Amino acid sequence: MSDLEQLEAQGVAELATSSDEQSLIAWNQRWFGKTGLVPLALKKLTELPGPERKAYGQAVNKLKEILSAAFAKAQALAKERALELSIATEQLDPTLPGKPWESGSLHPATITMRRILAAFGELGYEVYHSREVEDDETNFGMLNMPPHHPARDMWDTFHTTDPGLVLRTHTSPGQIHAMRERAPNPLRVVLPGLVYRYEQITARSEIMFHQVEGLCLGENIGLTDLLGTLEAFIRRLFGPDRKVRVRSSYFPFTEPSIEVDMDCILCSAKGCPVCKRSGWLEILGAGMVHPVVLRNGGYDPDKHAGFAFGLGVERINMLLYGIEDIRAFWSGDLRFLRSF
Ligand code: FA5
Repeated sequence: MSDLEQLEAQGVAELATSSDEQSLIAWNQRWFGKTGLVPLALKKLTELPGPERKAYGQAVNKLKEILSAAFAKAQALAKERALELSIATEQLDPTLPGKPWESGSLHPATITMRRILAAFGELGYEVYHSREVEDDETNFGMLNMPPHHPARDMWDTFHTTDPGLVLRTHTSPGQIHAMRERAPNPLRVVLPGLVYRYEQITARSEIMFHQVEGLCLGENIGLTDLLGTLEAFIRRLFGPDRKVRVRSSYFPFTEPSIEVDMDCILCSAKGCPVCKRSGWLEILGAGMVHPVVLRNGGYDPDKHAGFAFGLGVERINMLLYGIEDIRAFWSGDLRFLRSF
């Protein structure tokens, strides 16, 4: 038997006793590793005289092929054995209880936001999304509040490190974007989203809350249309029995301006911390769009008129569900969130 034939017999015999993964890895290393027996046999080629080299080379290649094939077969066999073993020993118990899935739910602000948008949808309004990071000019200037205008103090503002960029303090700057996109066509849009104010947090005031802006523009639109729209909206959400109060107010971007209160459901209008003991809770500001704002939006105030309103979603939420503290919305308290 030649040296190579001996090697082949030895390799196959060793494989036959290597039945698990570990011993197969060791076998592969011993035979085919960098200094393994097969590369060593190949190295001998250089020591042989020229005429013998060809036949020796062919024989080593054949040895390589035979051992590689035997190794692959042994590996497949070992895998199969391991699988059979795991099926036999690791049994599945279908009677064990599964891991429970926590089912989530919509955040109350989302639920109410959808109800509000659906109510305005029935009144013919389409939804228009505007940005939360706004430039100073659109958040204030275009809304008839040039730099240093005292009315800017009505909205305590979060400024960014980028000069001229602020977190929008209300959804009203979205009016400008919507108008510029649609002018001079009639317009009926609601703009939902988060707004930010650098304010003291109390039971009724947060630094981050949702608003829905409404904007209706066309010809011959008057204050009575605004009042009718708001009444229709409030009835859709709260039913026909709610009391609504309209107060005259001031916003630089509407003229005249009003604020709308609803009787406080939380204390049956008797007075509580949320309604500041007045029995009324302010839910929105509104008014007829100021001619300067119409012009900034690309509309001709001699031809077009319209109204706008901005309502606080969390305030409406509090009234709908009897929530006594606005801080609950962002507290992350699962007991609160699960109750919707
Ligand atoms: C405004 O933000 C105006 N942009 C509304 C407006 C739009 C007027 C269009 C005219 C025309 P105001 O700051 O009052 O107005 O806020 C509107 C509503 O947001 C309030 O009625 C109240 O419901 C809610 N709101 C205001 N501040 C807070 C706060 N800190 N936390 C929770 N809700 C608030």
